[in-house]
Amino acid sequence: MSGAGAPKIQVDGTGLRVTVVAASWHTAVMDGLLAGTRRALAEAGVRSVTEVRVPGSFELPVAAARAAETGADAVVALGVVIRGGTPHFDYVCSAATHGLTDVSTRTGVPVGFGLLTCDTEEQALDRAGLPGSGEDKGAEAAEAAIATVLAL
Ligand code: DLZ
Repeated sequence: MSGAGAPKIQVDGTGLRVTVVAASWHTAVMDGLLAGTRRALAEAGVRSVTEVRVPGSFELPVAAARAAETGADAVVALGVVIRGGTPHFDYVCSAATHGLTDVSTRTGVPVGFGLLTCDTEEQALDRAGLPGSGEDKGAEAAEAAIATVLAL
């Protein structure tokens, strides 16, 4: 993990079934998040990985719920929302965040939170785990989800 106060997490996910639910807006950033998640899951030894693509971040909770209710040990949710000129940003961010929280607490299946909520595309690219990015939020979300499964 990166950022002030972030822990160093090393996880062994051997034997876990992980579903990655990923939105499709902001392709370049999503490509980076997905690559980081795949890399982190592979490094953790996770061999059962299912990927589900949905249109936007608003649709992440229903996909996460389906995964959690049908056998996934952990879910990693990835999306990018960039602030625009209307309140739409706040509604999508709020719905996705509350929806994903509800899925994890209701089902007991950890959901890694890889939803970037940024003012600009530059901010999102800097967190996407791409060459030159400062942070890799896709990898962080995967590590957090696995670490939480192992902790419970
Ligand atoms: C409509 C919309 C807008 C304006 N912006 C984003 C965004 O930045 N990131 C994202 O993941 N999705 C966006 N969406 C789409 C909504 O999440 C949703 O897919 C649509 O409202 C259809 O339900």
